[in-house]
Amino acid sequence: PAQALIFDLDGVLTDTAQTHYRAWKRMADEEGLPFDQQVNEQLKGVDRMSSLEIILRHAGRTLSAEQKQALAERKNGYYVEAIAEVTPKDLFPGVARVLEQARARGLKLGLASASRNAAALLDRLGIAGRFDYIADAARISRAKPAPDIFLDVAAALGVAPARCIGIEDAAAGVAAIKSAGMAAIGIGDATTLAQADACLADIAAFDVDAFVSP
Ligand code: B16
Ligand code: MG
Repeated sequence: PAQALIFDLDGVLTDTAQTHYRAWKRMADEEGLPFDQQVNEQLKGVDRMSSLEIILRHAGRTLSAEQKQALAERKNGYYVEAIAEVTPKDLFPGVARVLEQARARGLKLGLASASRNAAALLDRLGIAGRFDYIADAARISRAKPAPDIFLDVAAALGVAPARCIGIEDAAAGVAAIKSAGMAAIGIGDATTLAQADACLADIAAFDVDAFVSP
């Protein structure tokens, strides 16, 4: 039976996938870089600089390392500004219930977000204290789809990967979970997340008791 649940943050527990999109879009519009929701799909779960590289590649624009750093920082400024407004009301419906159900079953809870703003966002959402371990994305060498961040969380929780269930909204994240040797629950579009073992429309549809046999 599963002993731990390892959650992604953006797009799973709260709607910051859209907040990231709006911050990138604001920067892209200022720079005249074509960018839309379709390109944004490839950014989900991908770290900050790799996200910018995808936008630039799509726009056919080449920039120096300094210029890229400046654009990534500008986007992050817009994002940080937006999440300062986040409150516990911004949790997706069902999150509090899922965390309680998991706790009642004695499951360990971990967070595997690629975001360097994850700790601040969890604080704003009022759920930082619910997790046994929160990965520090800045200390993970290879980003999703590499398994590193999920393996880091499993090791910190002291649970074998085969006893962990990862929950992700991004294709890169589901790939990371599978390559870590864990079961994957995809949240969102079943076609985009075809690699997941099960796919749910949203976190509210996650019944922990139904997934975790006693
Ligand atoms: P930051 P997740 C990811 O978080 C987002 O999905 C992705 O869009 C974002 O670029 C990445 O975090 C980095 O975020 O710029 O705040 O460090 O989905 O892994 O929780
Ligand atoms: Mg995500």
